[in-house]
Amino acid sequence: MKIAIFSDPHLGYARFEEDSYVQAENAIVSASEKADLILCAGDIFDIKIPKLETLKRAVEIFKKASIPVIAIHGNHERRSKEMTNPAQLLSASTGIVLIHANDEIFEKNGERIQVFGMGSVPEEYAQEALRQSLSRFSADGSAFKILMLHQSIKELIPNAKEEISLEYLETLPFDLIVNGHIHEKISKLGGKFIIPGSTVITQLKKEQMEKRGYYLFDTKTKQNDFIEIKSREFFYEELHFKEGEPGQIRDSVREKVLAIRKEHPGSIVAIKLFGSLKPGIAGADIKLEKFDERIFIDNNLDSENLAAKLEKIRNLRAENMTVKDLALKELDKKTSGKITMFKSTEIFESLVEGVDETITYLENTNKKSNK
Ligand SMILES: [Mn+2]
Repeated sequence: MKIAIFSDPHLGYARFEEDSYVQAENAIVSASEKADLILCAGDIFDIKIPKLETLKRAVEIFKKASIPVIAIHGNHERRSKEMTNPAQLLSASTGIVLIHANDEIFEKNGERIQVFGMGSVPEEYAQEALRQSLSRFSADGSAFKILMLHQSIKELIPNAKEEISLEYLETLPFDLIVNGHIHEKISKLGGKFIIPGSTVITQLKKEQMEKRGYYLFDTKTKQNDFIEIKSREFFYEELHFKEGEPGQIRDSVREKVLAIRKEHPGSIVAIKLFGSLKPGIAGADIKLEKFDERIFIDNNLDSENLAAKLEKIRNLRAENMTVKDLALKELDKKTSGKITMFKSTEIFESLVEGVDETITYLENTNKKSNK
């Protein structure tokens, strides 16, 4: 049997809304032609309460699936237990099967697929929640078993804390583990663990330059192909300057944008500017040209050179100031002479303590000034 796996279509994603619809539809239509079953690993919608126009488009898109679809909800759709999430509404109106801490069996030509899904839960509880819900899972001996999740993964993100680990997932009795949430195509554990990535560009990062698509897994041959869908191209470029000047920077940006767009009309372009500026010029002085809504210029240019920045940090360290002290010092400087009713640093400290403490502080200040 062939299973198409896609994730994170983020329908209604404001920045590239039309792309979110078109590319999800491209994935579903293409998967319907090539596979027997479609899995969608969450974040079908970009927000918990989408507008009606988005819900309508979503119903139209998922109705184009000519084969069964099994899905889970993602963190973008997660609402509390008593409330309806938009994935549930989509399931009720299109017949896609939504699972959460339970399984669904799909059978075709005598072959059985058992999919156990757990929709997104807060990361700190994820591994325990999975452990508990799997205690109620009874594996269908003859079926090809798939686990579908929408979580962060300890080994795949920096500064990980309580996330589910690949090490744990590897011990579970599944033939294939499918994950959403991470918007990049990833394959681990010798192909047993896969993330198809999002069908729409949501982050303007270099890693997002890969073509969008879905995995097509063949249970017989165990072959797993990534099928590209028709999607808007994305380019990320960095431009570095040394003692750059406004005119030169503007020209370089323009040249870069035009060169990319000439080869790839309509593409999304993100350009990040780095380096130093000519002394006397500040990053904010660089007035960059406005192109169109798919061109993003991120200006990180700074006239302050690295040595000066390091010196500043070293001085602060020598003064042994905490972030809080620094904030208080800055607050005092900014408000001095402007606020006379109370002391800005004292109100800050009482706010840190709590609302009651702040009210008491203000009452006391008021009493004092009335005397
Ligand atoms: Mn997502």
